[in-house]
Amino acid sequence: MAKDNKITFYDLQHASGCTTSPFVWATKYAIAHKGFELDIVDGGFTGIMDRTGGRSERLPAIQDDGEWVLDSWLIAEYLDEKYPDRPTLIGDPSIKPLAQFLETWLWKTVVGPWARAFAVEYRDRCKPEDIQYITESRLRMWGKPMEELVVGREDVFPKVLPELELLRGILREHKWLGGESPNYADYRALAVFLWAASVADTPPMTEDEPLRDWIERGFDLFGGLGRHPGMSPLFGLKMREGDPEPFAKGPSLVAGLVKRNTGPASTRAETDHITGKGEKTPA
Ligand SMILES: N[C@@H](CCC(=O)N[C@@H](CS)C(=O)NCC(=O)O)C(=O)O
Repeated sequence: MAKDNKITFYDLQHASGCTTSPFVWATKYAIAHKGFELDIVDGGFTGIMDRTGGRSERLPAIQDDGEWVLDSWLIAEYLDEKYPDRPTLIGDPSIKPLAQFLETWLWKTVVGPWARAFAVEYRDRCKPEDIQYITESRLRMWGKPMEELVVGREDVFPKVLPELELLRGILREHKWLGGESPNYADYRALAVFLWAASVADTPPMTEDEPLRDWIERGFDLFGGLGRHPGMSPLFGLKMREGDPEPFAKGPSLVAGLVKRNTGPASTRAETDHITGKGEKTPA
């Protein structure tokens, strides 16, 4: 049992102390969801091996009851297995592949373009001792200096937003991905926006973003776990003339996906529309 209800959490932080990395954010939320306090070991990108006693080059990592767990998914699974009487993170085995599907899509549509668009800020917010390592390692990873990656980013933000419609459609229908209360799928998806807020020197989403309600509720969870002063506003992007519509103004999912068929009355409007019965005959 975690001593004093605390789990030792190896954080990955910017100079402000704000957590960066979606993996690390999701894990912070997972620990809080289980009702534990975070006993945070501060630190940035360099020295991870030293802090973890040579056990890991990557974070998050936790230490609990003498046991080390070194990977965000493994940590969530460990917490559910070790503490089954506390609120469940994953619950059903189907949640893992479905959350991974959602997350892979979010990384492709959002994290990839935003990471490049915010690359300079991501480096500049790092702890001073991390800057050289981040500059060199990310040059190898991205193949271009950060100053080049951010060029033209004002055209990138408006293009990303319409892609988020699939997530918006689902969250119009459900309070959380977990249903009435959040589960680990919510934390994996929220982690993308928590990470974005840790690097966004300019807001990447519009003020009236429909995902805003879910994002704000998510940031407020666990006494405002996602409200570190080192984070920046996500909402406030001004669309320019000629930019695509950032989001659908009406329902955006195919009716058959979200409407439940409870008999002909429930499908009448759709049937009338596709059979032409609803159309007035010309006089
Ligand atoms: N599979 C790991 C991935 C962890 C990971 O890649 N963490 C990154 C942070 S985004 C890291 O520690 N990077 C250290 C570095 O870049 O040197 C997990 O899910 O925890």
